[in-house]
Amino acid sequence: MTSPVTSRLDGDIAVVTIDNPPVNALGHAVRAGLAAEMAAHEANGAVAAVVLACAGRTFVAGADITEFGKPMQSPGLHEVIAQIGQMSKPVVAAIHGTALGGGLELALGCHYRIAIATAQFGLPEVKLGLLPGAGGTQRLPRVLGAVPALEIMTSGEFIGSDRALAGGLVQRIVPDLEGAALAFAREIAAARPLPLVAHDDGKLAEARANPGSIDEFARSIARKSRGFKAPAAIVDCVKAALDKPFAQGLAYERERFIELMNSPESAAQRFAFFAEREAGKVPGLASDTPTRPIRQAAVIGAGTMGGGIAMNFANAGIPVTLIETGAEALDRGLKTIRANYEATARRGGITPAEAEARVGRITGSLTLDAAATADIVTEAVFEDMALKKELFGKLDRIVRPDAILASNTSTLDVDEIAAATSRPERVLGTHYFSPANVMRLLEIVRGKATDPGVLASTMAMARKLKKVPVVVGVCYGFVGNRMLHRRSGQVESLLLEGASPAELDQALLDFGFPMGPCAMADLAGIDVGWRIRQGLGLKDAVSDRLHAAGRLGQKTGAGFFRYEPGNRAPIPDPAVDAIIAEAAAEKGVNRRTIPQDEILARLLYPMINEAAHILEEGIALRASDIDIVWFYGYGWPVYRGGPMYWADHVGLATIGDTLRKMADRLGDDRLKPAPLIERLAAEGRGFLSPKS
Ligand code: T1G
Repeated sequence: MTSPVTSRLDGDIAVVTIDNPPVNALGHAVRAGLAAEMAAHEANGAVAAVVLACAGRTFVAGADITEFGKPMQSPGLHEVIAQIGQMSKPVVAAIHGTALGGGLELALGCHYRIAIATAQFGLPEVKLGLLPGAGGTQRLPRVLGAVPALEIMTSGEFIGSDRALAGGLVQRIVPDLEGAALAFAREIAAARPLPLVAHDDGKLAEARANPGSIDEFARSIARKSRGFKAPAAIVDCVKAALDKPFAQGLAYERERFIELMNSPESAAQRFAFFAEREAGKVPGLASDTPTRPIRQAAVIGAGTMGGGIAMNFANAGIPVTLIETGAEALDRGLKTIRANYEATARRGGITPAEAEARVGRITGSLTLDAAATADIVTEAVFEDMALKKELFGKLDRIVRPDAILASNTSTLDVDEIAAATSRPERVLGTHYFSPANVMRLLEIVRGKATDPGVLASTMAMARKLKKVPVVVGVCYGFVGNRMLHRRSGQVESLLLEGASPAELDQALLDFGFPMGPCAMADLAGIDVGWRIRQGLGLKDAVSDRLHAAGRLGQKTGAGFFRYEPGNRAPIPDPAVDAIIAEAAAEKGVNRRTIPQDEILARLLYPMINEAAHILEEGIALRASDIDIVWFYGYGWPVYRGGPMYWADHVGLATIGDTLRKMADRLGDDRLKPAPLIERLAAEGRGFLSPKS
């Protein structure tokens, strides 16, 4: 088998090229190839310097994640980097695309780094529940300083070439890589001593003089790192870089890396990495299905969702027309958008100039005709079928024949909406999650007539809007809301049976959710849930009473909890306990103390059961898509894997048994285990087990 690493000589410069598509990951063959080529050039007297480059779209994007969890074959990456460090000739890393994880660590192990202006750099291992395990935690602080390095390693965010050059991560930004790399190598070939990051502690001085800065940084990320093991381990490794000689720091990093690699949290996050990529593939939809670019958009409805959706287009550089029926509503919507951008600029998320540019891409209008030239028209009006059908009928007569008509409905039948037009093949659902400009999930609801090109174009659009698209079928509530509906049912019965709103929320907070069901209902608005139930003819003995009492949630300062003015922290309220006790008495429910693990099972198992029905009906393409929906739409903690992954770890036999007991005790047949759960449990398999 040919090695993915080859060399050629250009005079006295050896050019070593890695060619391992799609992202030049450092699999075993690449590592072995690198070790062999470097050894050859070290031994070759005719070679004065080495350039390390990559073919294809990017420099090395990291270790090969598909090798994780398997016995590691030698040489390991840290051995290859150590070998380069012992060479008597300079090695220049020539970087384009992304230098990530092990790829950046490899470059940091070289003597010099040059890059083109569009290159990006990062150590995103934390997103896999890991830490940079090939010297990144010891070398990056020596280049950028301890705290800037910590910011990059604990956020997993990428930095651009400007910051890399300013921080000394690269020595030069060059227009064309190949020629400049050779010229640079010739320029430094004779320079001695050879510079190695490992030998230069200069940038550590500041943190060594102020060790409290590391603890302060650790405190600043504590809240958002809740439940994740890797960020704290990264902080410990940087402390080791400050306190220990380089070699000992490296050994300490290795130890912590292996600990994380063997952790269930990292296994779950690695699953999520590949699940997200799988979600982007639709069986039967060829990857080369022709797509139409979205150059202009229109959004109907300037409410909370419409405004957020419009911001997504503006953020991606796409001009968007925001259409409302009334001037007041339009004005309010545009003002909210401007305020959002100004707040982001104040926080330093974007520059004031960029904020202005984005506001400038959004044009308000009071006529539907303004949507006539749009490539995609997204409706975000009131969740009412008759209203949506009437609107789509009108749009059908206005918009271009090749335009895409999308509905942001969160529950309704997209086929019925499509049938209100003469072009159902150009209609689908694009279900954004609130706040629409922040939440990354986009449920793309494929109707029975939706054209493959329309679907592919909308998925491409989603990526351009930096959303994670998940294709789902038409049913009430699609995937996420349909499962959430089952959880809400248990919220009511658990409260009636004796659990308090605080106990319910604590069960999910301890599990890792950012918010519990009661606080979430207060955020969304008790009236919103009430109106949906009215539409479906459903009742909720507790929430209906809160609604009747005018406790609509945060917006009225009281819902399941009460809120101090200007403060979103939920405060338990005895008045709510009284309301619940009254409802329970009326229903003749005997109240009891409910253990937390029972609360958790009652909240999560019925959702998983509904997910099994969703899979059986083909509403979701695969189990891992459901996990992606819950990661990016509902804050399910990624280090536990999503509902399907977690269910497999609990065991479907256990879940089936518990559901059966729940159904019997609560007299609710909908809780009976789905046939899929019964079958898989009987076969000793899980939702994610490979097909037999
Ligand atoms: N290993 C194996 N496969 C990878 C991979 C990797 N590191 N990165 C990407 N792929 C596959 C991916 O599954 C997909 O496959 C295809 O490449 C295109 O990816 C010791 C321990 C580079 C920014 O975390 O962030 O180094 O689905 O769809 O949107 O310290 O991929 O086509 O079959 O994402 O253009 C650290 C992970 C590893 C970076 C490109 N590195 N990759 O994004 O394409 S841990 C990372 C990315 C490590 C060391 C440690 C992105 C990208 P398929 P894609 P993209």
